[in-house]
Amino acid sequence: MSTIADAVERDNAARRATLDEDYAHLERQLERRHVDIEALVARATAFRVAIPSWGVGTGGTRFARFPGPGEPRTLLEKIDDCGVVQSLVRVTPAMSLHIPWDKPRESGPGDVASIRARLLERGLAIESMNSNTFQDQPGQPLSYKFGSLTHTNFAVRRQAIEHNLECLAIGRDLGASSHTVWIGDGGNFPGQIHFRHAIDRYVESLQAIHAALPDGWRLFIEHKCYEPAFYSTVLNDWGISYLCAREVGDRCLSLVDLGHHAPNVNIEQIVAQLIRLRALGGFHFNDSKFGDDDLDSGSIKPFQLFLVFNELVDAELEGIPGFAPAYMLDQSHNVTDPLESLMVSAMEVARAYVQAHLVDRAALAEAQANNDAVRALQILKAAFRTDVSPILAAARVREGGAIDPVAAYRASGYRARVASQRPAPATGGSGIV
Ligand code: LRH
Ligand code: MN
Repeated sequence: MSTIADAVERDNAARRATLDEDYAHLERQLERRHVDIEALVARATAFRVAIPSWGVGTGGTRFARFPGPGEPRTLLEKIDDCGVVQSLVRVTPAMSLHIPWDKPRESGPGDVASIRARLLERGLAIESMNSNTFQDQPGQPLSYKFGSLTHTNFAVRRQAIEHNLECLAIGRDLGASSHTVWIGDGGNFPGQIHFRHAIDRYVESLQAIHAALPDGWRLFIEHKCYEPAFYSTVLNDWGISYLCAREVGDRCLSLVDLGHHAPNVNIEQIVAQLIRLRALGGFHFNDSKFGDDDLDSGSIKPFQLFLVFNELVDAELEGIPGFAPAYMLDQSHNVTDPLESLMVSAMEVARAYVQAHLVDRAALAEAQANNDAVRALQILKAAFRTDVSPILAAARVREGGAIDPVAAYRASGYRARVASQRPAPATGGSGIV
């Protein structure tokens, strides 16, 4: 068993020569395409995607949760685990928190001071806070069974607003810069919800949260087409998200969770629409085959992930004013070591970003102007088919990370070490986190 740093050093030493060879080969290939490989390494080095605190443990499904060895039990342990991911992949220097799952304690280990100290120690910051009014907490006066921020009973809405204001206060103490609101509010049967009045209540509640935002913060609202409501969801698609964001306030923007769309919806086109409307706040990256499966990013539809980044990089290069989407993972890990899934997912998102920077945009614009569909797709596929692994690995190594993060992680024995230190959690139970 060795420290992560030792494992990285040893494993990198064994892979260095191969990386140098692959890098030189790719460099020659890209030179022929008039592409400077060093410019892409700089893009890869600057890329950032935040890790969800709720992603370092076993997520569970509605049927069951099969916790793995060494599950983190506290926020401090979740920070340790996120620190391991960051020390290996070097593109994840921030975490998103979920309240009350990550609520600081009043004093002692786990209080605000100890959390800030541990974040500093692990080279991490807090990206976005996430509220939770989709579950009832022990001792909670009013239930969210029939909704939260859009509930017909004002007292329930007030309770949900107060919870969000508490998230802002905790986030301010921990140095966060945004707040994300996803609610499961909706109905299971026709007639259960008054569609227009529910949106009126939603906007009113979000305006109260927007009014309390700390300086410089952004408020992200997250749409979802269904689940846990199975007939109508109040904030069910990007269009209503955009319109509500406009009504809520100028710091309210739309967050796109890739798993929150009906099958075959063209998500990259939605991203382009929100960019054009200056309404794109950020992303929850994951992948899915059927529903909101929260699988590892790029594991099922890597070409879609690339096409989403093709829109994002196009906007980045065009220098669209105020374009600064927050990139975050939002996944649920049930059959893998969560840290390995987070490392691989962060690398897949970085890969799509770097590949999107390989698109010959002048040639693409010409093909589009000439309605040359074959040429246009060839240009995108040429970028997508380029294996940029040597670029991503070089960027990691230059930042002190691993050439092969999963191999170095396994060689470090970290999982066995925390399994021996953290008591095995009670098995069974269902529901996420
Ligand atoms: C809802 C969601 C939302 C979260 C939760 C953990 O499906 O995507 O972002 O708060 O997952
Ligand atoms: Mn999400």
